[in-house]
Amino acid sequence: MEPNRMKSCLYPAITLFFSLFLHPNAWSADRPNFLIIVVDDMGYGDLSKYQHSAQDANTPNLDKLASRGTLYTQAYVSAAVCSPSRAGWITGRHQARWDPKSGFNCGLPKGIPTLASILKENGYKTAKIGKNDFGNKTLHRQDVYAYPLNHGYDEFLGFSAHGFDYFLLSKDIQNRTPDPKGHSAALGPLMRNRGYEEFKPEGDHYPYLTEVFTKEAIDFLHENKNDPFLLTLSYNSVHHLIHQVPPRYIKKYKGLQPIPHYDPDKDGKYAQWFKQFITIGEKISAKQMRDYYLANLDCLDENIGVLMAALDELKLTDNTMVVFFSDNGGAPTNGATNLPLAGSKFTLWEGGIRVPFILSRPCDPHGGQVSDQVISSLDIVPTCLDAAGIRLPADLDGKPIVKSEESRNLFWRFGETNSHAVRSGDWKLLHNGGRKNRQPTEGIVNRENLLKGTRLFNLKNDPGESKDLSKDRPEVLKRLQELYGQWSSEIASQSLNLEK
Ligand SMILES: [Ca+2]
Repeated sequence: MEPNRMKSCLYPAITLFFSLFLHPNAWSADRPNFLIIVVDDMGYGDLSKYQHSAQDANTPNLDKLASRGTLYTQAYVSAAVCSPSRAGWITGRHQARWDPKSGFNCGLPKGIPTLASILKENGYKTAKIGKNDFGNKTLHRQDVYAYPLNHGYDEFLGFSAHGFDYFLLSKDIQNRTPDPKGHSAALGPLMRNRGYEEFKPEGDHYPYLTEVFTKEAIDFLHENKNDPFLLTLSYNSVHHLIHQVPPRYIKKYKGLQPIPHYDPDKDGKYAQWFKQFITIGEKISAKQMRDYYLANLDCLDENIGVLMAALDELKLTDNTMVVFFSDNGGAPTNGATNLPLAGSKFTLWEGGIRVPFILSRPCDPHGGQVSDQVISSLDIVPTCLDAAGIRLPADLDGKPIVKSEESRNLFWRFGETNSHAVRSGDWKLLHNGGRKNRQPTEGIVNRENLLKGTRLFNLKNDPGESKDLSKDRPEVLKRLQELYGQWSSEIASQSLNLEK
């Protein structure tokens, strides 16, 4: 191993001394690497290390990661759908600062610093692998700031869309499909830096996105093990189409069958074929839907285990901060479980915005703890910059995650449904729940009859948001409404008016 990467949990000071002595760039060598694993639409109840997890959830590799770091029970994302949540975490700024709706099509304003751009300026090697989703105006485009190579990443392999076929990644299928580039319904070669790369099936074996992305991530680790790096790995698992899982994972579930891939000669337009499987939960039993989800999650968890083993093998574990979280809560379309929370993706009920979250710091002496501290995905940028010794931009909305954090206020807005929410201490104001959606599966508490109106909950006593206290505690309601009003005025007056 090169001296500049020599690290040890047991003797960090001694190691630092020798690395300073042996290597002229030792100060930079001491900076940690960052591996940010973002998954898609995973339920709050689906990480088995949580005490509250569903009985059938089984994520041994994520549990192992959690046992090295801190597992957070009250971690939030800044939006209940993919694009704005991703824009929030990668900038450390609430996306409402440039998109007053804070909605599906938030974009990424040209020139806004991202975790990648800041780390790159400070000598880090940077790569993004997987899903890149900042809304409709950025779909399938490489000429916008939202494309990873334009906001700080040296390398990219993945897709710029809301969803993508997990299996069909060849030029041939793209050429034979009348509509290969939809919003969610897209297929064909992946974007690779300034071009494209296809992944062809070999006989009956089809490449599978979760595995393609893991392999790419491991290749990146091998190539960059001697440099400080940022690797953002955005799996599209466990987003619909949830049934798309390699057969060997499906086999574990009795009575579950693989569904044939899309075939342009038989199935017509891809969007039509895709649409019938978004609503697969309406055609099969709740158990089958759940089993497809679990099979998809099994594959994801196993891949994360392979990735962690590669970190160990390359002796990078002791110098790499790993963050794991889901971009929003479990969706009504994927079979996830958000219990004991109510609601889902598309809503500002807790099930839409409170997510599985692990922060594993190098050599954390408190590894394995479960924390009920309230944190936000907006804290990822400042936490990483702080760990790297890089000065924080003054206008971040998040802050470094430290222990014993004081109470803080968090805000949400979902313009499409005129919804907003505030969390302050144990209290939560919820104004309009969110978007009506498809029939939810068993692990999603349906709140469709409560989408309108203003409610107040005490989350400490009632995390499932079942008891509205707005009439009992009008003074608390008023205080949270005022907080939201102040926040709205503040972001409106300071809003980033940058070209998208
Ligand atoms: Ca998502």
